[in-house]
Order: sequence, then C-alpha cells, then structure tokens
Amino acid sequence: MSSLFPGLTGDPTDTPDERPALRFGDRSLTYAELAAAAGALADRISGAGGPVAVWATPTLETAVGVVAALLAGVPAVPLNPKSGESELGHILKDSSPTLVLTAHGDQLPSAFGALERIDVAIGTGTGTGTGTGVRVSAEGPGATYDFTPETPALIVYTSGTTGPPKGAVIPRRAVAATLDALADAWQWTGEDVLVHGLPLFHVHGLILGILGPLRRGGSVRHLGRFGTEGVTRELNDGATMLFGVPTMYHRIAEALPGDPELAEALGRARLLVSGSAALPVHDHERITAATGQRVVERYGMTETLMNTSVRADGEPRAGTVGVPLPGVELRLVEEDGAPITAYDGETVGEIQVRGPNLFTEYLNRPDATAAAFTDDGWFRTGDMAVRDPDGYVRIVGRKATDLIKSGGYKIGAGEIENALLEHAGVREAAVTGEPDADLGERIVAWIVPADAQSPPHADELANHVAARLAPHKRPRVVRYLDALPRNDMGKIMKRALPGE
Ligand code: MCA
Ligand code: AMP
Repeated sequence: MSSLFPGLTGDPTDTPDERPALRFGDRSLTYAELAAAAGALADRISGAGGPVAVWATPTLETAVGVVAALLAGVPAVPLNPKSGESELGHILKDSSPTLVLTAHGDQLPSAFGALERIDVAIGTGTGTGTGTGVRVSAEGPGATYDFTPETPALIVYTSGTTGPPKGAVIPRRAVAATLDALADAWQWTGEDVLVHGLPLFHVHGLILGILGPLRRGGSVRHLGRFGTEGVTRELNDGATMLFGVPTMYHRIAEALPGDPELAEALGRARLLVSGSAALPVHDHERITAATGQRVVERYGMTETLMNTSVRADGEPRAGTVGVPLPGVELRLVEEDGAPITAYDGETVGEIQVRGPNLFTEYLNRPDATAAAFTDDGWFRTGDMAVRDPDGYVRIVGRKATDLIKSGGYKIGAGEIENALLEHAGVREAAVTGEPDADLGERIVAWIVPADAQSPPHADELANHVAARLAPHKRPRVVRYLDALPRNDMGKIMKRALPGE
C-alpha cells in the first residue's frame, strides 16, 4: 500500500527534512531525525514475528516506537502505563507481544516476566535538529518489509459491558482512511501544528493526535499532561489546532473567565476539536462567548475510528457530531434492525456504520466480532441518535447502560464489579455512572459489605480497583446498601438503585 507517512521516506538522496515532526516538552524531532530513529528501530523489530507492545507513556519514545512498528509492518499494542496488574496481565496474555518498546529508565511491572525489552533510542540529534545520518526507511525506496492494507497497524484495548477489555485489531487501511477523511473535513494540512495532552494508548491521542499530523507532514506538540497553561503557550507559539476530550474543554470553559490570555490564545487557533464523549452545549456556549471560536465535534469509536464530524467549512452546530465523513456509510436502525429513513431530528435509532475506517476483528474473540456486525457488514455502534433534515447527527444516548464514559474513557461496569468482588470486604457490588460536570459521568460503586459493622473504606476500594485495572476506572463515589435490588431472576436492577 502507499506509505502511511508520505513525509517520512528518509531517502538519503533527498535533502534532510528539517521540518519539525514531534515535540514533547523540550525534546523534539525533525522529520529527518524521526525517519532515522524509527527506521533504525523498524529494522530491529521487523523480524519480531508478532505484535510489539509499546509502554505508552506520553513521550517521544512512544511516538517513535509506534511509527517504527508501522514502518516495519508489525502491529503495535499500546499499553496504558498506569494499567493495574490484572488488566495488564490480561492484555499481555491476549495479545502475546514478542517484545516491549520502552523509554530508557522505565520501570516495568512484574507482569512482563522475561519478555524482551527494547529501549527506544532517539539518537544524538534529539532536539538539535541536525538531521544527519538519515537512512532509507521501510516505506521508502527499496522497502523490504511485507504488509498489505489489511495488515494490522494497531491492537487497541477497549472495554465492553462485561469481562476484561477486548483488543480491537485496526488495519493500516483504516488508519489511512480515517486520517484522510478528517483532512478533508477539517482542511487539515502539513501547515497545521497540533497541540494536545491526550494519553497515547487510545485512538484519540495516538492515531488522531500523533499519526494524524505525521500523515499530513505537519507537526504535533504534546503537553505531557493536559493543562490550560500549556494550551495557551503553544497556541501563542504557532500551534493551529487543539484536540481534547470534553473534560478538557470543560476545564477550559471553567478557566476562561479568569484567564484572558487563554481566551486570546484560543481565539487565535484555526480549529478546536472535541471528541470521545459529548461536549455539553453549555460548555460550547461558554467557549464561544469568551473566544469567538466554535468547537468542532467529531464522533468515533475504537472499532470504527472516525465516523462523523462537523466540517471546518460547514455550519457549526453545538450538540451535534456533524455529518458522515467521506467514505463512511451511516444509517440509523430500529430495534429490529429495520433502517430508519426519516431525517426529522426526532426518530431515534441505533447508529450502524460501514466503510474503510472499520476495524477487522476483536483479537481472539470471534464470538464478540460476529455479534458486533450485521450479516451485511454494518457495525453496530450501540450509540443512539437522531438525524436532522440536513443530515447532521445528534447522539442522544447509548444502548448499554453498563458502559460508562468518564473523562472520555469508556469503562465497562462489569469489569469494575468483578474487581470489587475480589475484595474480601465486598459481598455484592453494582457499578453505575452518574452525571458529573467535569468528567461527564463519574463511576459510582454500590456495595453490600461482607461485614455491615466494618465496611471497607471508599478510598480502599478505589485503590483496590486502581491497582487491578487502572486509576481512571476507580469508583469516585461508594454507596453502601444492605442488599442490591434484584428481580425474580436474581438479576440486579440498576435502575432501582436509590437516586438512579
Ligand atoms: C488518583 N490517582 C490515582 C488514584 N487516585 N492513582 C492510583 N490510585 C488511585 N486511587 C491519580 C491518577 O492516576 C492521576 O495521576 C491523578 O491521580 C488524577 O487522576 P484522574 O482524576 O483520573 O485524572 P484527571 O485529571 O481527572 O483526568 C482527566 C483527564 C483524563 C485528563 C481528562 O480523564 C484523560 O486524559 N482523558 C482522556 C481519555 C481519552 O483519551 N479517551 C479516548 C478514548 P496523574 O496525575 O499521574 O495522571 S475514546 C477514543 O479514542 C474514541 C475513538 C474517540 O472518539 O476519541
Ligand atoms: P471508545 O470505545 O472508547 O472508543 O469510545 C467510543 C464511544 O465514545 C462512542 O461509541 C460514543 O459513545 C462516544 N463518543 C465518541 N465521540 C463522541 C461525541 N463527539 N459525542 C458523543 N459521544 C461520543
């Protein structure tokens, strides 16, 4: 297939490409330096014979490691470096990586056992922009690595309603298709400089936020950690686009009244994009009032990459996720699967999508893969929506009540319940999401303690979940009950929980 990164051929007969590619804090790489570092690593890992794990800290090493895997045609499995023991153990067992890419000095948990580790070497040119020593990369002239458009690019783990996370196998053609469709919708070019502080183990931060600028030949500046000061600084220093989850835009909206410099910097941006969850209309309005800018929303999913977006040249409309991206077929269906033809802003149906942006399968889960698609290849998103007369899609809810979106992370109630039940002080557990102004939804644990006289403390339960799964999956609120409401079949009736 054509190169995923046309600007990264690293042909030594070319003039070294001194344009900036990646910047994390005070460390940066030009295209020539990235080609050198990732090309050398691609050579080392090309014979890996299986996926390579990437310890996905928000660093240059993660970006170089993933690019190297893509150059070599080897699938990358980005890992949350804050993963707890059982989540990490599951992902390593399920994806069977042949080695793990890390940054020098990273401490790896014992779950890695004796797995080979390669520290990503950035090279002496780091941050200096020398651009010398460029070699021919995998996708340049004389490429020797084997891959096709269907070769897996990434395996990204995503939560379901029950059980441990599933690995979504994302082929190279899906990455190319989604990034090119976004380029069309957002008039995204190599002139753009993106700023963000998203984690690098999910689609949003990694595929859109790192691979996106590299595919366009533009650059990205990663904040390491999201904060409004970093956003102000980078937008004042030439950055043109900002990507974030609604929690980040909510924090921006909260900060704006007391921070005129932030308002001015945001006013200067070419495009502000929000995704991963719904951005409340109130936050849209506060940002527009303070900056004159309209935040563009796009809608996607780990399994489908991007499906819709408000276009940069289209009419902005708060509360909608815009129109289907080029190449994406989108339909709404009734409960029985019958397509809805109405564009009336009222008739609610489940969103189903089809197109080159879709994943291939859930790794080792043919049952789950089969259940996710209709017989004629439509992917069932589980998101409920209406369509306005002009085709704008408005998401109104979700089919599964057992999926929680907190801070833009998707979290299955079942995996948290299972972790809570492993605590000796917990007899029964139910997990729900409730509205939260900052996180969108916060995780609430309903607990029947094993001993009513000495129930486990809320912090202890939060730490227990954080250590097993991940800190963002910890309950933010714990409520204690004598018994969980159950129906005649013994099934927990979450809607009957007090306050639900
Ligand atoms: C707190 N911490 C703990 C505990 N409590 N650590 C261990 N045990 C505990 N009990 C630590 C956390 O690890 C974290 O550490 C810090 O305290 C604050 O935690 P938290 O409250 O979770 O963080 P936050 O500041 O509230 O985070 C808000 C956030 C974050 C920055 C918006 O939620 C975030 O990055 N969200 C992005 C999610 C995302 O990218 N989703 C994309 C998937 P430390 O301070 O060291 O961090 S969706 C997707 O990809 C699709 C395709 C799409 O459409 O985009
Ligand atoms: P994930 O599986 O973590 O990739 O999350 C995908 C889910 O995030 C989708 O199925 C939607 O429910 C939600 N989502 C993503 N973008 C948006 C958006 N702009 N508005 C509302 N929900 C969104």
